[in-house]
Amino acid sequence: MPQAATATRTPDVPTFDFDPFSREFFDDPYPAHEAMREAGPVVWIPRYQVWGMARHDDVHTAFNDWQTYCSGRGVGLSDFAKEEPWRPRSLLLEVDPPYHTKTRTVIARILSPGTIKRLRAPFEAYAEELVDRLVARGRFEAVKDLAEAYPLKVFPDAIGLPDAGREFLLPYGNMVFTGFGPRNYLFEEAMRDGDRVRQEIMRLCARESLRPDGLGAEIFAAADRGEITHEEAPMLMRSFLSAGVDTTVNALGAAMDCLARNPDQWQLLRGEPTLARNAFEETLRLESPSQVFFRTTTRAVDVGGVAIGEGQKVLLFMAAANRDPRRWQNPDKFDIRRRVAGHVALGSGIHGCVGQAVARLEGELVLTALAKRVETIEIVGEPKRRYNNTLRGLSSLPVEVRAKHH
Ligand code: OVM
Repeated sequence: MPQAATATRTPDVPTFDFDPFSREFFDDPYPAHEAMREAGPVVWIPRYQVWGMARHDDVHTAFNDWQTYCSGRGVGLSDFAKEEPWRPRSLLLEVDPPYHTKTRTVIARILSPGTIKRLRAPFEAYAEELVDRLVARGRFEAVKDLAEAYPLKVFPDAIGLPDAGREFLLPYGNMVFTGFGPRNYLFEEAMRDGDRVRQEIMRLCARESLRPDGLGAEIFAAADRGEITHEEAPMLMRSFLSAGVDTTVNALGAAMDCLARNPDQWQLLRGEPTLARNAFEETLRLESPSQVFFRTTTRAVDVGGVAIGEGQKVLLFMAAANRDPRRWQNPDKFDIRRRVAGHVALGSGIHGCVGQAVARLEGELVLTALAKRVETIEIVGEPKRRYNNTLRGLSSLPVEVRAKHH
């Protein structure tokens, strides 16, 4: 049913009769992003009966108005007020204040600056070890051997996960992020072994699975202190495992791709490895590993003269906002010296990525290790795209690196 849309839609709302979850769109989303940005602050997407926002200012405003654009009805296409979610809702992502404030506070404290400082040494050691090994090989698979291998080691180690079961993290991430979209071909594919994967992930979320000195154990310590319940603790563990791996994998893969395709920027980074952090940030802006999230309106709202009714799904195109020429000069250029603060690749507002300091640490350390050891990066085979309803990234990027001579 078209909900209130038919009744409240102003007659001249730009309508986009396309599928933002199709292969064709994923292969080249940029013309549609531009068309939506140029059409106005908000567009109508009849295929899914949802609104779309693609301009930086409007996406940013929506993210920062949780009273109007709520998360409690899901941040995917499905409206939890009308449909049962495919998995029990996230107690962090798919909730609103005041409840959200409680869980967010617990997780934010666990991922505080003190934690990030403690993680630096082990994260740096593994970045150097892994990059040493890859440079010695010369030719390697930048997605599998680096972008996947690195987060799949350092993040589960930090959480305190056992080795057994880590092979379910990427399949689960694929399910979760594709699960925000429609129940299309990607959904069917991702869910094929879904029951097994979910079961294994929930097993990893149990207190008994976790090392006592990891970040996961700190969630259970918060339950012991009464800050959350013992039923909530494994569900918050699940958020770590849902959001913590696939995102950084796609960001690191994108960074390798951007640096390989922009040798001038790679040379800048080599000459000045302290640019690594900003180069990673610029990758987040330009490639936006998490391309979109939905919100649901809690009331009727006017967006630039367009009346949106209550209970409407709004698709926020972060990837389009991050290339909005109203906000960025030369938005399609990968410029590692750009002032990149203000991008919305990690969201914004009360739901802004709670793990962003961990993600940035990983990006900084991997790119720094590369900058110190590698002279040139060359793509030596056909890169392959990975298709997911939310995530943008590659499944394969064969590269050859030449080592720096000292
Ligand atoms: C969660 C979750 C899952 C995916 C993404 C995310 C971007 C959170 O389960 O809490 O944040």
